[in-house]
Amino acid sequence: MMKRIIIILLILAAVVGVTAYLNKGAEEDLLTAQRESIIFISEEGERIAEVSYSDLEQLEEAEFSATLRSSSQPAREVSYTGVTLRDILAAAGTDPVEYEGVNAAAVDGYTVALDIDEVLMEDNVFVVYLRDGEPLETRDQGGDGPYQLIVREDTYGQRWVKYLMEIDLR
Ligand SMILES: Nc1nc2c(c(=O)[nH]1)N[C@H]1C(S)=C(S)[C@@H](COP(=O)(O)O)O[C@H]1N2
Ligand SMILES: [Mo]
Repeated sequence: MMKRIIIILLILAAVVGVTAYLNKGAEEDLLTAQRESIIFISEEGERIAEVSYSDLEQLEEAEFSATLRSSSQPAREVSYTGVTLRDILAAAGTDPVEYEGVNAAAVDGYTVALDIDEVLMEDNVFVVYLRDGEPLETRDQGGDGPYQLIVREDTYGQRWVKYLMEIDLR
């Protein structure tokens, strides 16, 4: 009887230990992504590449205006600077046409599903890093960055992903 209780306690301790370890890994990922301005590229949930700001600098930059709508302030016209998600995926060595779409996920867990047609559409899906010429600050700093996914076809902004962390191809 005593032996059985000890075994059960050991199993519980192991489960708690492994869960804590996995959580710590996930938290560190979030911190790395924000602090080092990294976007993870995954395929069906498996990490296959990381994209840093210096990788984005190699891509063709675009600037466009859009209406920023937020519950915390009145709507206003701003300009965003960034690169297309399409170019990012190509730079990461993936061929988007092989997939149905992507899930774009943020550090707060907010996730938006995009069809591949939307991703491939000209001038539609961007990953931006400047707003009115200033870097988007991190969530910790009170900003929407360091990266934000902007879907230009979505004029109301529900599908714009603040604090973008991961692009998962599916
Ligand atoms: N990471 C993240 N992005 C997000 C959201 C969110 O909760 N988390 N909310 C979405 C919604 S519903 C809207 S309307 C816009 C503006 O959100 P805000 O009102 O919180 O600024 O951001 C979108 N992007
Ligand atoms: Mo919203």
